[in-house]
Amino acid sequence: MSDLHLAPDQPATLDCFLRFLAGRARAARRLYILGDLFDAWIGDDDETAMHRAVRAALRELTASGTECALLHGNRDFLIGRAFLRETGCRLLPDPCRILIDGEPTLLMHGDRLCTDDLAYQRFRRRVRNPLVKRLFLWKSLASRRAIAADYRRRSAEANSAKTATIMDVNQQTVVDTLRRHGATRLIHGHTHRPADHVHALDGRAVQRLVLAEWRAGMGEALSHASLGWRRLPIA
Ligand code: LP5
Ligand code: MN
Repeated sequence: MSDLHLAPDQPATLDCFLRFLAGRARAARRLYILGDLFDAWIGDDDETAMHRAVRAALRELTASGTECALLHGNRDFLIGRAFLRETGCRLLPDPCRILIDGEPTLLMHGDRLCTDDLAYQRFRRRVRNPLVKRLFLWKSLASRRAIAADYRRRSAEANSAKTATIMDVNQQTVVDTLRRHGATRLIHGHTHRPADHVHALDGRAVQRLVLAEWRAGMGEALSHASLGWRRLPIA
């Protein structure tokens, strides 16, 4: 799953996720969350009722024997060691190559594939700079909250001026990434354009599965089991 964008003002989506963690997720061997679990993460020290509830629910899931692995998204790339320790989740690099049923599969959040969006890639390089992150985390929670709100506002403004094509993945970047990692399947979120894309790469069929965002108490999980791949609606 990807792009849950959990936020205190979206209680239905939060409830849906908490119910999933306490229920169906327990049957899974491993749960992968491919970024943007939270709508905004300004540091592991940001204590809210929602954060406590999510941490406790993830901890119960991992304690029950389901492994949980996270990728950073563009909204929650500041999820850090304390969060991982408290939840028992593992942080994976982006991209991360895994074998699923023997098939080399690449997991990504998806933002790195949007290489036509030069303004975003420039922004991304700046905020992912370790020194910039450290300086940000040194600030008070109140100023971090204000900076994050300012970025969100400027991002929304910038996005309304961008075309849909610019904000989608660049096909050449997809091809280059799959080739570099020797993968035949790519799973990512971020673009909020759920689809199963199939195309040919070096004489082989490769797939790009795009995950849906969660909203208004409804979500989606892509599951792999003995019967193959399935998109499960989560309500
Ligand atoms: O998430 P979404 O869909 O709205 O838009 C993204 C891209 N925008 C972002 C910005 C985030 O929304 C901001 C959230 C911050 C929460 C965490 C705070 C932590 C701050 C830590 C600092 C160390 O990711 C958007 C893409 C879109 O996806 C589609 O891919 O287009 O990109 C932008 O909007 C970027 C703009 O084009 C340019 C940025 C304007 C802000 C300029 C500030 C410069 C700051 C320099 C940093 C030191
Ligand atoms: Mn995203």
